[in-house]
Amino acid sequence: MKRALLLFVIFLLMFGCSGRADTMRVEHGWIAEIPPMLSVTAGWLELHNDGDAPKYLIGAFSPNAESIEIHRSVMDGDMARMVFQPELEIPARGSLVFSQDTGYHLMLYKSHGMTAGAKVPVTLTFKDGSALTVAFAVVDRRTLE
Ligand SMILES: [Cu+2]
Repeated sequence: MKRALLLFVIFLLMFGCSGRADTMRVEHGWIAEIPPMLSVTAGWLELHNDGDAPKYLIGAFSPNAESIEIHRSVMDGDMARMVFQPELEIPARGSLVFSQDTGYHLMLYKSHGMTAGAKVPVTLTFKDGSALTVAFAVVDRRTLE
């Protein structure tokens, strides 16, 4: 019980206030809708760094997924292949775009509640210990074209 409380306090300290990634900003965070019998989906976003130092994205998690990996799709001859990205730099006063064009995406495993119209919280974690939680919109990809 005490241990659980201590862990909770540590969690708050890490992700609650002092460690907030104040210089980071997410725009257009969205996740592709999937039917209920599927559980793997992907998300995209624009990650902006308004600070004077580079930031390094090292992970992501959500209560709506068992795990999230950061991937980049690359062409290997004629085959598209996804490569795990352990760390991505967001330059000072710059941004990193996750899109079909750049190939960067979040891969959500064992996810649930991915119905168009839903808002799903995703926490991005950075190498300096800070974190940023934002609501991603679940979108039916067919409505994007
Ligand atoms: Cu992927």
